[in-house]
Amino acid sequence: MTILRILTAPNPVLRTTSKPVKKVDDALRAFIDDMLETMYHSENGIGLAAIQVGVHKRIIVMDLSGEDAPKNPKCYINPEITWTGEEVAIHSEGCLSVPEYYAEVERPAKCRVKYLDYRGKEHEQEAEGLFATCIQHEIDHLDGILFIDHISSLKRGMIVKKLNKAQREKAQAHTI
Ligand code: GNR
Ligand code: NI
Repeated sequence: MTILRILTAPNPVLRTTSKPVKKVDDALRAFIDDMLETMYHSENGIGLAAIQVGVHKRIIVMDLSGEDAPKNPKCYINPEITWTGEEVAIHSEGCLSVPEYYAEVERPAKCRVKYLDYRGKEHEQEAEGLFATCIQHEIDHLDGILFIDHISSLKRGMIVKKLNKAQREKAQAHTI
């Protein structure tokens, strides 16, 4: 098992589109286990998309059980939203690839998602509450979209500016 490195904005890899998984086999499951280990290792992480560790595959892992509850690891392979409700919900969102920033994001309150599980079996499930928010946030990653793309351009501009500055300082530190 390996803890993988999480890419952070403005890394351009996070803006690319991930490709569907063709075969759910042991090698893929080993990678999914690494994604789960990486998510559990990160502070308060409740979800992770493969592209956040630099892998262009349509895979998401998630665990929405709270801190004191037993672990409930889930994985969603080739997830697709098949329906969204009319009603919207606003949740405060954060992202392991946009560290230290949080913003209120409006999304459909309910959706249905079709996906393959860890064994390659197809399911379709209705989502609401935190699950609906999180699955939409993760599927966005697979299409190169970050939660900051859903907020006002004024607020996004401020966050992007700070992320760029942090990136420049990091690059500078490596040259000393
Ligand atoms: O850990 C995470 N918390 C979170 C909170 C509200 C809405 C979405 C999320 S997902 C995020 C982990 C992450 O960046 N997944 O891509
Ligand atoms: Ni995220």
